[in-house]
Amino acid sequence: MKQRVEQLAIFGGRPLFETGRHVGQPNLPDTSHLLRRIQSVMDSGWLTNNGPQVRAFESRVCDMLKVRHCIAVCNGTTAIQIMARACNLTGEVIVPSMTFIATPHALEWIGLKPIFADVDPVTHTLDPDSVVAAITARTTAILGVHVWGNPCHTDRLQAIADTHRLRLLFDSSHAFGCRINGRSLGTFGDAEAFSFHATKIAHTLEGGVITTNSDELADRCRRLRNFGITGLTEIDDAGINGKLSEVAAAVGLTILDVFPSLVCQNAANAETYRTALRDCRGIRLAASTADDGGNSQYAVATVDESEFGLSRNELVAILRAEGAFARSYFSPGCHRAAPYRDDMSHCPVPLPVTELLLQSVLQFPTGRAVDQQDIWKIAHVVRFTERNSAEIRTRLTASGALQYSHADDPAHQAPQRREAA
Ligand code: T4K
Repeated sequence: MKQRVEQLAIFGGRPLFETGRHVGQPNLPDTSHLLRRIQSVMDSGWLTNNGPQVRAFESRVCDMLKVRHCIAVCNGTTAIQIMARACNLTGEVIVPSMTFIATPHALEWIGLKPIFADVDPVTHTLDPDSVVAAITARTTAILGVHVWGNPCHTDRLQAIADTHRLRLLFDSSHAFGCRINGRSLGTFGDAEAFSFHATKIAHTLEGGVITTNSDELADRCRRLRNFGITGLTEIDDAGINGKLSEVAAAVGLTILDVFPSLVCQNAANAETYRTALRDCRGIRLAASTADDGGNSQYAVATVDESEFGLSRNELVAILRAEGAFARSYFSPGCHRAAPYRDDMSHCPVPLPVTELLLQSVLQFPTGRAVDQQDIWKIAHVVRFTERNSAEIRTRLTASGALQYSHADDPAHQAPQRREAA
């Protein structure tokens, strides 16, 4: 434990963790169960192209979310693209900038123009008033993001979409297993896209799904996922290869077997962060706005620099030096990233809440790879940093410790499996 400022790893002290604690360290499937499933894939000789594991995975997702159709694809980015193509979108699509860069990039890659709207300060999801202000004659859809698993304002967005005759789609990459008023995310709007990337609470190594209650959209998505092929010799659409492999689906099924325990672990972690950081000046843990706390896959907090004494970026740097690899998703913000930053027409409305969040939000390590003791240690460093913020800032400024290059960041070395507790 740190008693003096010079013991902080950023000033050369011994790091708190020898092996890093990450945001998004993959939840590993039970190896024996997974190997049995993989063996059955090998025995069957059916490796991809809508095989039995993919169909079982899709049907499990439908059961869990109580949605009519699930179409498994090779990643969450492709899920957004296929869903958007299936809706025949053209022109402009309104999205938040407070999202992972994949959301606008997915649209840009298929010739659509992402238009950034502001977000709500509590949920961090699209602000319906800002969406209305961003609508033009070229707008064909709204793509909300249930960021951190917080449900978008689904009812208000649906009303806006109905009034303006727009499609309503959601990027639900963070929201698997989250509900609002008892209804699962994945069942709203025209369709929703989920990421099943390795860093997500439920994953297929790489992968994604599209969910919809529309038979017509589901048919189209299935066609687009497989080159537009509809029969042995019929090709009825300009599709792509968006298929998920059988082994990937087997991983997904094995993780879904233990999904409730993953949510419990995340919820326990979130509760411990809340307790351990209660009354820490300048740090506020964001509460999930989904039913029962959602899937808690991100432990999100905001740093108020004027109270904490240091900026979010300074705190993240201090924690990362300790091997607690906190993140500052989604800094610098999609609207500040290429290619959008060079064309102001992507930003027709002001983004004051987004700007504030981009400077103040951080994510603490969580998931199965983090235990309660780790969280108390991380909280100790945060509290220690707050108590000594003035001295730390002076030393940070003098030492230039914040000026390291991204390549030096220890989290970019391959993470090792954590030692047994
Ligand atoms: N929409 C939203 C809102 C999203 O958040 C995402 C993806 C998408 C769409 C697109 O879905 P996909 O096409 O990716 O399915 C990560 C993920 O790569 C990305 O999937 C995710 N969002 C995003 C929020 O986070 P990075 O660049 O932060 O990942 P990286 O490589 O730094 O990994 C995070 C940490 O996890 C590392 O510190 C180390 C650890 N890790 C990672 C991997 C991959 C491991 O320990 N083992 C691993 O195998 O983007």
